[in-house]
Order: sequence, then C-alpha cells, then structure tokens
Amino acid sequence: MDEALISRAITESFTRDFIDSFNVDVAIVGAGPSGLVCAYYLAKHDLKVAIFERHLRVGGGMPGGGMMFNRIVFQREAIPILKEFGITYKKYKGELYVVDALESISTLCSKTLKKGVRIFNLIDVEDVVIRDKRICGVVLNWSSVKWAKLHVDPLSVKAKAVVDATGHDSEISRIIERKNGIKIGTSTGGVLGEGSMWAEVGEKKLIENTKEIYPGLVVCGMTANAVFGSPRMGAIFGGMFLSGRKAAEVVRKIVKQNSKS
Ligand code: 48F
Repeated sequence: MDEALISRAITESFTRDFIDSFNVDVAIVGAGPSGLVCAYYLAKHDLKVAIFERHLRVGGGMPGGGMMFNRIVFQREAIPILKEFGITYKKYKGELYVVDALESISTLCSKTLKKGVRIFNLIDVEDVVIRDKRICGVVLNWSSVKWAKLHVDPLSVKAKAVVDATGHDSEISRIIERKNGIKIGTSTGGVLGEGSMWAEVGEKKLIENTKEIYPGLVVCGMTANAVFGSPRMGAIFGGMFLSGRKAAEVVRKIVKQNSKS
C-alpha cells in the first residue's frame, strides 16, 4: 500500500468535485436541517447544488436536540417530509411526534448526498458575488483560515441562486445589508433579528418568511425568521423541514427564470 497513492486518491477526488462546483445552479450556505432539506428537493429536480458548511459536522442545531437531550419534535404537517426521507418518527401526544436527532442528521445527509448534492464542510462563506443588482455567487475560504485570523484571499463560486440557511445569525443576509447598503423587504429595510420564543407563531411565520429577499438570494430556516423579526421556536423542527422544501420551490423558479435570461 502506497501512502502517496492514498494522498493522491483523496486530493484528486476532492479537487475534481470542488472544481466542478465552481459553477452551480444553487449554492447553499449552511448544512443545518433547512439547508439539507432544500438541497435534497433541488437535486430531486436535477439542479446542480453545492452546500458550504463551516463546521466539521453537518446538522446545524439538530445534534443538540433540546438542551442536549438529543431528540427533536415535529408537528403533523411535516410528516410527509419525514416519510420522503425515511426518518423514523414516533407519535407523542396530539399533533406532536418525536425523532432521534442523530437519525435525522445521518439520514438527511445520506439521502442528500445520494441525490447528487455536494457538501463541502470546513468551508466558510465570507461574502457574496454581486453583479448588476443580483447575487450571483458566494465567496469561500477555509474555516481554519477564519478561525486562525489569517490574511488569505478567498475563492469564489458562481451560482444562479444562493440560499442563506445560516440559522439564527442570518449571516449572508447581514452581509448584503452591511456591505452593499441593500434594502430588503422588512419594516426597516434591514435584518430585524429574531424575536423571543413563541413556538406556534414562529413555526407559522417561518413558512411565510421563506422567500427571495433580494434578486438571487433566498432565506430559509431560522434565517428567514431572524431576517423578518419573527419568534424563535426551540427544538421543534417541522418548520425547518417545511421551510427547506418551500425554499427549494422558490429557488427552482429563480433558476428557471435565470436560465432563460
Ligand atoms: O443553525 P442551523 O441548524 O440552521 P437552520 O437550518 O435550523 C435551525 C435549527 O437548528 C434550530 C431551531 C429549530 O427550531 O431553531 O436552531 O435554520 O444550521 C445553520 C448552519 O449554517 C452554518 C452553521 O455552522 C450551521 O451548521 N453556517 C453559518 N454561517 C455560515 C455557515 C457561513 N458563513 N458559512 C458556512 N456555514
């Protein structure tokens, strides 16, 4: 067994996929539940999708469940999505169902990859590419570069649409607001920040808030509520899955439109 050959196998395989992802239909920032679900539904419709995730692991807020009890809760409306992925759920009471957080992450990740989505972990999205008042890509660097505060210039990826699935911090939406003075469709024109916990309202608003906030940029998951000032909801995840699926529908229309022009 040749050690150098092992090194070649890893770097050649990774680099081939990385180079092939410099031009995608959709770049998704964040491999939490909403980003993974969105990617899966886009790939199901044959779109070329790359997810960039800054951490070593995928799953975002899922592995911690509620306060480190690694179970997550879903409401009835999200059951069809759990069925689509083949994630086991157990009825609790009323409208509520319980899922093992780790099964949820591993299944989402596996099914998404098998649909053809490329997931790049340990890569941080630090900016967007913007041209003629349209978001048309993302700017990448290794997470280790960011964490070590090294001065290393980034690389960019072009995309017909970008999805901000960065969770509570809504990082990409904040970047376009801060760096480009862009006004988005909120009461102040800026990112409002999430409201305090109110599970029922938070879950409902999440679907309504999942939309294109600037040409080429769609928000989904907790980002959508944080942008529009809607409440957080804690360890109920149905809304995250439903938001990911809705974001995929919104993005498909944008990509279709973009491919014509
Ligand atoms: O936070 P996260 O799980 O977002 P989500 O899909 O789901 C929210 C729930 O987990 C939970 C909740 C449930 O009701 O409220 O909090 O909206 O996943 C976001 C992912 O994005 C990554 C981050 O590491 C996490 O895995 N991320 C954030 N900013 C960047 C990023 C960035 N600039 N570049 C790359 N990855």
